[in-house]
Amino acid sequence: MKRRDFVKKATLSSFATLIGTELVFGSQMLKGYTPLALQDPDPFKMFNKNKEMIVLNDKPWNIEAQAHLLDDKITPNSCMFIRNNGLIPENIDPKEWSLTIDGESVKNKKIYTLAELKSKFKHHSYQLTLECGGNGRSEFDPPAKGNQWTVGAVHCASWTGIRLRDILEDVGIKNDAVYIGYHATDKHLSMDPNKEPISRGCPMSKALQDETILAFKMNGEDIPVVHGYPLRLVAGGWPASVSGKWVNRISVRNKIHDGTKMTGTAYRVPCKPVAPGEKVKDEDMCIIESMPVKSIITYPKTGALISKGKSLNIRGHAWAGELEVSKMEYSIDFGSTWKTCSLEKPSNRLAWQHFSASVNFPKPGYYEVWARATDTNSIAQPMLLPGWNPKGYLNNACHRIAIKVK
Ligand SMILES: Nc1nc2c(c(=O)[nH]1)N[C@H]1C(S)=C(S)[C@@H](COP(=O)(O)O)O[C@H]1N2
Ligand SMILES: [Mo]
Repeated sequence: MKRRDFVKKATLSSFATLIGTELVFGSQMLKGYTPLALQDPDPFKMFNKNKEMIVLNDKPWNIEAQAHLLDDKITPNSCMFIRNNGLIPENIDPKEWSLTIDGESVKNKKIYTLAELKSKFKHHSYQLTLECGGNGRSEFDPPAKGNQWTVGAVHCASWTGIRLRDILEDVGIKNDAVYIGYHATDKHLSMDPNKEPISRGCPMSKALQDETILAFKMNGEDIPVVHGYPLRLVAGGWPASVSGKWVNRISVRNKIHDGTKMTGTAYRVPCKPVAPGEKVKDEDMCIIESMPVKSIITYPKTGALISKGKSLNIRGHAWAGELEVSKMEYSIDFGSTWKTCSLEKPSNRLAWQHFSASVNFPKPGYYEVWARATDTNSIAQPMLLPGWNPKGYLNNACHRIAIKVK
């Protein structure tokens, strides 16, 4: 029985037993009131998250990082954002877990146990950048409905698993395969068993890449439940919604996957730019594929105070969807002039890259440090908000921090 249900049925004496001492004024408590000491554990404890993470929603749980929490080269669980569309699965038994590969374009449907997957196929580890398509949504005007992510819906953890390609080769796929779609065990908020909270996917070309894996480890340990234990699809560089958590079925489709959140305005943007607030027809919306070039300053924290004459070492990460970041710059004069940052190569394809720079300020006062990444196609981040779209996706505007020199 869940703690919450238990608490509902509990009597005063059972409260006392749970708390470990007498509730002195317990008889004065309102009927149905749950003493604070017994209320559901806080999300930071529940998910092992840093206390500075920001809860955007608790039904379902959606929690984001702040820029300075993302300072690690490989994001630890404590600072990874959480994005759920439905209810987190409970009582997962890895011994009972299986993965079904089916769909119009498989030769014969096949079911693997988790143990079979782990023993049969070669293991690979990659650092993979996963950014929610809606990261930065809070800036759009007219505003877009949905979680109001600021900058913290991105992480780059190290994932270990098996290549989706290896499994699909083992199953045997037909020539007419165009897309894969995942299915998972999280429940729809309505609890309707016939509804899926989300079931997305990607074209075969992305599904067959070396780095597209079914992961069973994150940062060298079992994946935390909230991030997809015991099996998660990880497809770096694309909207993180492609990376299905709690995956138990992958369908190989002979058409674009038509699961929940593949159609309408979900994870789709106008194929051609539109004016803010404009209505866009369904057929004029295109599925988001590779994420755009972007970066984040993770040190110092915005608002830092420094002494005059001292240079400031800034650092952060940059990523560019399927591409690499080729240049990283910063500006302290609102984008009038730019200086180069040093930029590391990614540790593998689709991992974010680390940058740093030593910044000098001419005199005491207020400054903003803006950071701008450019990808290998010479596309740079826009300084301000890019193209408006109905659901507020793909905001890759330059990140900026405030600095005071005294
Ligand atoms: N099964 C399932 N997979 C899912 C989701 C979900 O709600 N259910 N959310 C998706 C979205 S929209 C994002 S941004 C990422 C978030 O991954 P994280 O919570 O591990 O950071 O998971 C994706 N995979
Ligand atoms: Mo997302």
